[in-house]
Amino acid sequence: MRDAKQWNWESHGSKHCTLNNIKGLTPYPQPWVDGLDMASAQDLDINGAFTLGNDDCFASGHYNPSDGFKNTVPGFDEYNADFAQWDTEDSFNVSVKNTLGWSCAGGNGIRMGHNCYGHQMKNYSFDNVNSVNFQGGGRGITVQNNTGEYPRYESIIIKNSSFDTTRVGANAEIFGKDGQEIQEVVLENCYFNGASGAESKKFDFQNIENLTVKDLWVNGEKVSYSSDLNLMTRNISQFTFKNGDASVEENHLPVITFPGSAIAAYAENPLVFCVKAEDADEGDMLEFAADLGELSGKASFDAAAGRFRWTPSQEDIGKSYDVKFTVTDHTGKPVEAVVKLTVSSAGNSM
Ligand SMILES: [Ca+2]
Ligand SMILES: [Ca+2]
Repeated sequence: MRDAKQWNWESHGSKHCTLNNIKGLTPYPQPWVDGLDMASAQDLDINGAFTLGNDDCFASGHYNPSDGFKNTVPGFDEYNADFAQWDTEDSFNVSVKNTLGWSCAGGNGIRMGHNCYGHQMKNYSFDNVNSVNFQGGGRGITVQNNTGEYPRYESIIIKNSSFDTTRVGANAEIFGKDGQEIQEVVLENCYFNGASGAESKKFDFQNIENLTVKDLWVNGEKVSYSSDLNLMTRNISQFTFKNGDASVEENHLPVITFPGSAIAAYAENPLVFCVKAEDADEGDMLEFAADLGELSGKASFDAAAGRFRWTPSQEDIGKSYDVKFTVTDHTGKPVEAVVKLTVSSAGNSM
C-alpha cells in the first residue's frame, strides 16, 4: 500500500481477518494518515506491519458517522460513495503483533476510543508494537472516552512494546469512565523515552478495575521506585506495580526548598547558607552535594551540613556564577537545583 488518501490500513466492519506482514507507506505529511486504523473490527489478527504515515501509528475507535473523508480527487466520488456510512459494528478481539509505526509528525503511538459514538471496543492485545516520531497527538498511549457514549472497554493488554515519546508530553493516559471502569489493563515490559521536562515521565491511569504495570522502562531506566516516574492514578480498584518479582517501592523524591534560583552576594562579605530539602517519606536520609563550577577552589561546600560558603572579591563585582546543588534520598536518584549568585559591590549591602 502506498500514498494513502487517509489511513494506510483500515478495517471497517471486517470479521475474522488476519493480516500478515503488511506495509503501508505514505511518506508525506498529509493530515490524518494513520498507520493502522482498525475502526470497527471483530476477531482481527495483525502479525507483522510496517507503516509510515502522519497520524496515529495504531488507532481504533475512529468511527465515522457523518463527516467522513470525502474524495480528494475530483471525478471519482463513486469510489467512495459510502464515505458517510462506515463503521456501525462494535470492535472486539483485536490482536496486534510485531509492528513498527512511523509517523511524519502527527498522532500518537496507540490511540483508542476517539469518535466511537457508543460502539463498544472490548478486547485489545498488543505485543511487540513499536511506534516512532509521532508528536501531534501528544501521547505514547491514549485510551479515551470520546465521542458520545463511552466505548466500554473490557481488556487492554500491551506487552513488549516501545513508544518514542521524545516529542510528546505524556507517555500514557489510559482512562476508563466514572462508573464504567475498564476491567483489565496490563502494561508489561514496555519502553518509553519521554522528552525532557516536567511532563516527560507522565503516566496517568483512571477508572480501571484491575491495573497491572510490570517491568516499565522510562528514559532508559527500569522503574524500581514510584518516584522514577510522574505517576497519576485515580479510581484504580486493584493496582499491581512490579519490577520483576518485586513490588515497585513507593517513594517521593526530595524537594529543594532553599535556595531558590538566585541569590545576591556582595564583595568582601561572606555568603553562607545551608541548602534545605524536604522528603515526604518519614526517616528518608538525605545527602547533599554541590558542583561549584567556576567557584571551585574559591567557595566551599560542607556536604554533611549542606552548607555553602564563599566570600566574593572585588574582581567578582558585576559577575554571576552558577552553582548546582544536588540532594539525594535513599534511592540514589539526584534532585538538582541551580542557583545563580550575582555579586555587587559591598556598598550595596548596607
Ligand atoms: Ca488518527
Ligand atoms: Ca524519598
